[in-house]
Amino acid sequence: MVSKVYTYFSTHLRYWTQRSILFTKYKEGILMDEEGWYSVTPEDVAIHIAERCRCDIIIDAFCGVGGNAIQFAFTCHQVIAIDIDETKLMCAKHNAMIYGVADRIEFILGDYLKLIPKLKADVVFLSPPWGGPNYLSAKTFDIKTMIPMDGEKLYRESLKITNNIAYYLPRNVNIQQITNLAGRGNTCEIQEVYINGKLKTMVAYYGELVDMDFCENNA
Ligand code: MGP
Ligand code: SAH
Repeated sequence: MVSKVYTYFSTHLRYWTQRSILFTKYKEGILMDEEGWYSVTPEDVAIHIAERCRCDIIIDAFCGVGGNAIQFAFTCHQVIAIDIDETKLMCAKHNAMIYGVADRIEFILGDYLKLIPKLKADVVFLSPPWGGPNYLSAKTFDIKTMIPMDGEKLYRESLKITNNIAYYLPRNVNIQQITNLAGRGNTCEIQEVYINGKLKTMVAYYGELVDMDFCENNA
């Protein structure tokens, strides 16, 4: 029992010490819940992804507390931010207000997979749950079995909206598996994300989001 309490506290503390990396406006009253703390995209990373995804209409399919949705509001004309959890959406709206972009984001409470038939967009951003903060305990992260709603199916279903998909994934992800998603003859660009010299996450880009010049020069 004691060790459980200790684990919870140390996990929380680990993310809290990184609070200004997660949101530079943290001190202005940013709100997060437990899952938000360990899954939010750090602001610098979210800024970079938003630049890569610059477009007219973007869907942030798993918006959480708004780490990505807020930055998309600076680079995209319209942002549709979806989350299945009411508390997350409440935090995301509040956090978007702090960044002055709440009126540029349409927040939708619901299950992304069920909403797909009604959605239209130029780009879809996927940052689903990775099954909790212990995702690194597996040597290789299998997106099919370790993303709760099946990460391969999630990608295939998103193709019904657009081919332009950015997928935020763990650093131990199975590279062959995410390359295969692109389909025979197509290119996928996989970006390694480092913070303070440490590999943190991966972002896979598909469709027109792939930087072909970069890929051809680095193949
Ligand atoms: P981490 O590995 O839990 O933290 O998450 P950190 O600081 O790298 O731990 P370290 O002590 O090993 O260095 C790294 C990043 O992955 C977080 O900042 C989040 O952006 C992202 N992330 C982590 N989880 C568990 C999730 C998740 O379930 N879903 C999504 N979309 N992102 C996550
Ligand atoms: N990128 C976000 C973090 C996403 S964490 C950020 O930077 O803040 C993953 C989120 O997916 C969680 O908030 C969880 O509530 C949400 N989620 C889980 N299943 C979902 C579903 N079926 N449809 C939409 N959202 C879902």
